[in-house]
Amino acid sequence: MTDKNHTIHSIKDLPSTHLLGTGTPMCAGCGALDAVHQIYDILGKKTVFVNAAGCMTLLSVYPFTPFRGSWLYTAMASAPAGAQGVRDALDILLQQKRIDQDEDLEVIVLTGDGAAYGMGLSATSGTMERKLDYIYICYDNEGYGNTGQQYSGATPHAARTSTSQGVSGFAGYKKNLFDIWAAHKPAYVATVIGADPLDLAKKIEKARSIEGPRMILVLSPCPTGWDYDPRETVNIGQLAVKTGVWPLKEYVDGEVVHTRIPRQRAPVEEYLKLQGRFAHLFKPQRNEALLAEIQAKVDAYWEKVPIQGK
Ligand SMILES: Cc1ncc(C[n+]2csc(CCOP(=O)(O)OP(=O)(O)O)c2C)c(N)n1
Ligand code: SF4
Ligand SMILES: [Mg+2]
Repeated sequence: MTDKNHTIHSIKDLPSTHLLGTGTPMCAGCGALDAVHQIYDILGKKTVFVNAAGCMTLLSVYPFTPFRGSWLYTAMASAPAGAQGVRDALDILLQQKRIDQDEDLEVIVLTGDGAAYGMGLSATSGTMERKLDYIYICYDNEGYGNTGQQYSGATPHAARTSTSQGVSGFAGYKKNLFDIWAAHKPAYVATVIGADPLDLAKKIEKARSIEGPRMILVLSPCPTGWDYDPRETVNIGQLAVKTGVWPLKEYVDGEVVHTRIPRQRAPVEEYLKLQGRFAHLFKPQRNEALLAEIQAKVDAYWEKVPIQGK
């Protein structure tokens, strides 16, 4: 393995920001892990990752963790509260000059959608109200993945989950967490996806340069829960953007700006038909009404988006 500047013979030769491999049995093609890798390459080891129970917890098997900085495990609802405690402790140590400024760490919450959209939402709301200085990263695989993809507040309409098995799939609608977060007027909110590394990197760099609550929502294609060939993760991620299903945008200074506008949107079914969780929309016969409803919702979203320069 080589990078631009040197040959990598062993772990010690890796850049200090790089998330180490663990040998942990994560699923092949995991879109969440892809995004976490990219984010960690930017944020690096001067961080404390406060990680609520979910798939990414499996990266760490006590007493080992691939995070080169610090990592803390919490119960599902408690990562934002854990982040408050860590930030307060660091501030006290700084105040008492028991650590130097260059020993300070960036506090990062890492949770799935089950925690972010549901169980941990009230604790998250509290951190934004208290203007906690931290970054919240939610990898959104649209279900409780670690326990077998039960539906969550992030599950899209009509998706099949282990708890939504009927001919029409999940009867509810995906919660709009971006708007819920933005309504708190935090310092920064952004949506990203691993399949657009440039957009992701710009937003993580921007988040890093700002103080206060900074919220990052990552759509995370999940071959196991969404039921598709792991080789399709990048393709499905790109289709989520091209079809307009996953708008890439950011909220800063009270304004929402779209960072990618799919001017010629692909039909939503190109995204849906690759995923087994939507197979009942196509077989044994096409469910035209439900397909039209899903497309109409996406169209209605983009009709309200002002044309922007980017
Ligand atoms: C209060 C509580 N209920 C249930 C669980 C069991 N549990 C562990 S991980 C998990 C799924 C979490 O879903 P999500 O936050 O979306 O993360 P993902 O598993 O998808 O990575 C559940 C239900 C738990 N740890 N705590
Ligand atoms: S279930 Fe999905 S999110 Fe969890 S490790 Fe597997 S691919 Fe990744
Ligand atoms: Mg999840």
